[in-house]
Amino acid sequence: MPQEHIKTYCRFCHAYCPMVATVRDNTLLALEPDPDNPVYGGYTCIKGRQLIEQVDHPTRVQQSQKKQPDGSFADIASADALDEIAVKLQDILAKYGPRAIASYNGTYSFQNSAAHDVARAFHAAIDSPSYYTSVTIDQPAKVAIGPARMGFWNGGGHMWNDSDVALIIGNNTLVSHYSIPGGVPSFSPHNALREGRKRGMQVICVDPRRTELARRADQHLQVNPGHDAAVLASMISVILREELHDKAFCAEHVAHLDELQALTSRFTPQRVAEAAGITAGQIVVAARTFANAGRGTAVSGTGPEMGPHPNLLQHLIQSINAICGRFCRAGEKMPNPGVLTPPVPRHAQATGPVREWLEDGIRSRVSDDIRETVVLSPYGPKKEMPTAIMADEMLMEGEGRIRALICVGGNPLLAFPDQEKTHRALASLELLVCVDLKMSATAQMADYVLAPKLCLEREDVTLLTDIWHDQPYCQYTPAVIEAQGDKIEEWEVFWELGRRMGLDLQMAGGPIDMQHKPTKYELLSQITQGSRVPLAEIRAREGGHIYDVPDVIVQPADPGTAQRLELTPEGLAGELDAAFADLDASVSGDFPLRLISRRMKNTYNSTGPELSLLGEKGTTNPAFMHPRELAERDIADGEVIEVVSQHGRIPAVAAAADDIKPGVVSMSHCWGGSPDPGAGTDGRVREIGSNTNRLIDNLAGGEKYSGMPRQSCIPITIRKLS
Ligand SMILES: Nc1nc2c(c(=O)[nH]1)N[C@H]1C(S)=C(S)[C@@H](COP(=O)(O)OP(=O)(O)OC[C@H]3O[C@@H](n4cnc5c(=O)[nH]c(N)nc54)[C@H](O)[C@@H]3O)O[C@H]1N2
Ligand SMILES: Nc1nc2c(c(=O)[nH]1)N[C@H]1C(S)=C(S)[C@@H](COP(=O)(O)OP(=O)(O)OC[C@H]3O[C@@H](n4cnc5c(=O)[nH]c(N)nc54)[C@H](O)[C@@H]3O)O[C@H]1N2
Ligand code: SF4
Ligand SMILES: [Mo]
Repeated sequence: MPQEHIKTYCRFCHAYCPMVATVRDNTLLALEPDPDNPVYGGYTCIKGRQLIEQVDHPTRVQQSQKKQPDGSFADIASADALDEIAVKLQDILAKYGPRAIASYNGTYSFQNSAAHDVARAFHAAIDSPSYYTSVTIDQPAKVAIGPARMGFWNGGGHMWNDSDVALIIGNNTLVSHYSIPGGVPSFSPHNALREGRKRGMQVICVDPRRTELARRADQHLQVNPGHDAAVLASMISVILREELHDKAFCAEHVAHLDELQALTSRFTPQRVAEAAGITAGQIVVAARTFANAGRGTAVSGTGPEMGPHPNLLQHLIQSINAICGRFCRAGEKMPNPGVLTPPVPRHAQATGPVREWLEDGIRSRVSDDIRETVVLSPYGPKKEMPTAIMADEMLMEGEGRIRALICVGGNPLLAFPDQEKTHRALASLELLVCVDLKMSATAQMADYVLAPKLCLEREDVTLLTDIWHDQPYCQYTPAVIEAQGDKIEEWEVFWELGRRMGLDLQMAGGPIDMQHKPTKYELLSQITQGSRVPLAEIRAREGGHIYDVPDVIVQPADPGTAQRLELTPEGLAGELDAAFADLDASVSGDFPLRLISRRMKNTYNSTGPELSLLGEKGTTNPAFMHPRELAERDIADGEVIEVVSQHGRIPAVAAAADDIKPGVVSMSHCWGGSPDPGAGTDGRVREIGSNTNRLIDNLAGGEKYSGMPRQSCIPITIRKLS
């Protein structure tokens, strides 16, 4: 058989870098960047180049597994496993009702372009609201709470490629390959940054760490963590006091500007600067730079979202954009209205707050204040339950208690806040099913582990990133190799269970054929029904492409429906009081340091350390801190120490890093193993790292609506062990 070169794209992360696979006899010989791609220009990273190793990796679950009475695992045919799981689900449904059946759709469920729609259809068919994803422990204020509280602009925001400024708060795309439009694009981020800088774009970065991005920024506000809301309030007060805001836009499109000014005026740069560990001048210069630029937005990443006051902070980020009018106006061409998304008219007008998205959702059983979250998507609002309190929903007695969990491409035992509680919760389940490429810490607790296809073994389309691009870009990939043995896709798990349970699954695009299993392409066609470019055309084209779609020009406001963006939603005054009080909060005492989150370059949450090249380059998740903190405590670089919070303690390998603000410890999540003392994971900290979620109380600081716990900016102390 001759060699074949097949264009595909990497799904190790959501940047979807185009690649060319060299295949012979169904064997993947090479995987290289696609140099011809118009958006990425041959960009890939080391993680993606490791995909090839994943195919036959010794840790790969090659055959589905069933837990035996003695706790060991044995091979089981996927079809048999699904038969048994379906029977158990029927029993649980009959005994406890639909809410008892939950699914958690983790990061790798997002990479399968059909997974979520079919999972949601399964939940709808059994009437179970217990649909969870990683989004609600990621950035729920940004994608759900913020837009519901303030409302949103129907004409879209400014993109990176036509902006003069970007204010980037706790988001490090150069490592994470993640940002929302307006931030450094996830696609070939180094190039995008270089081009932006060449255009004269001003980049302002707010981060306690001198990150890869901060080093290349024009201004770096190296803040103490936890004071972002105060810094933003202060910038807003400067802009309003100096009247640098967009007065014409505000007069027409925002509500309660004067009230916002009154509420933020006490956050003077002088008052905020000291607590935030920066100078008043830095706040003033950043505020002026941002407001005086014509175009460009403020964006945030996980850093501040995981710290204190995320709802407030997100509201202030949206507010600074709103008062500076950073939106596309009537007559402007939308840079990318989407390729796969159906055409919708765009108007230069606001939709006001949508209180019912906040108020009407199903209550969690933990607290009336924490409830179903409505996540905004190009396909309309979508409901999900908040993952932050999922462990409690498994442990709390009473009606609605979760008894069965289907976990798809996620690793709750390492990722959820409060690791010990999560461990108890997973152990309490009557049924735990994982769909995972390896025997992850969570999979080891499962009753069944279903063996999935690897991304290169399946077709997909770039649905997730469709409107994140700044041009109408899209790629369809065929499966480049056929999966060996008995492997199943994430969406097939829900379809197969649905069929066995006699369910009729419905998606937005209509009913799913439950008699004959649809092909992936048929499913994707249904999901993308009405797209601007027909899926068939996208599939027929090799590689990624910028499509020549008709321009979408933002239309003038419809005076009958235009509403205003709400600058002072209910609860704002109290939230600002709390952020103001924090300025005086002491960081000394028993827990004088602040632990913050970060991403590691060579791994993706808990995926990757097992791969040889990444493992070689990776250093697990050291506790990075300024050399001064080590010297003061007589701790050597590389020494194993103990990290202690009010909630728990973990071992960690200390690492000197002068890019970290003194007083701060920066450590990545999703490392280590089971907290069960019998597992002996603590003794292997140098090899497998340790889990910061053991330091976190999932109910402490639980944010209104989403329950988002504090997963960063955790008060800690560190101790020498010897
Ligand atoms: N290589 C790699 N890429 C990844 C991942 C990975 O594990 N590895 N994970 C993926 C996932 S799940 C996500 S959600 C995205 C996240 O993408 P990002 O949000 O860009 O994640 P980070 O790179 O951790 O950047 C967060 C930044 O916030 C800073 N920070 C922490 N606390 C604070 C604070 O209180 N205030 C401010 N201003 N900054 C703070 C940190 O120092 C860090 O630089 O990345 C994705 N991409
Ligand atoms: N303290 C603290 N906690 C955090 C965070 C933090 O910053 N600080 N970040 C939070 C964020 S943003 C997120 S998104 C979550 C992440 O939460 P999760 O999504 O639960 O965690 P991951 O480690 O990404 O889990 C991915 C799993 O998918 C498996 N996998 C890999 N490839 C495939 C595949 O192709 N198919 C399938 N089916 N499985 C595959 C991996 O083996 C792994 O077990 O963690 C959150 N937790
Ligand atoms: S940035 Fe790296 S991991 Fe992400 S899609 Fe591109 S090559 Fe894959
Ligand atoms: Mo995430």
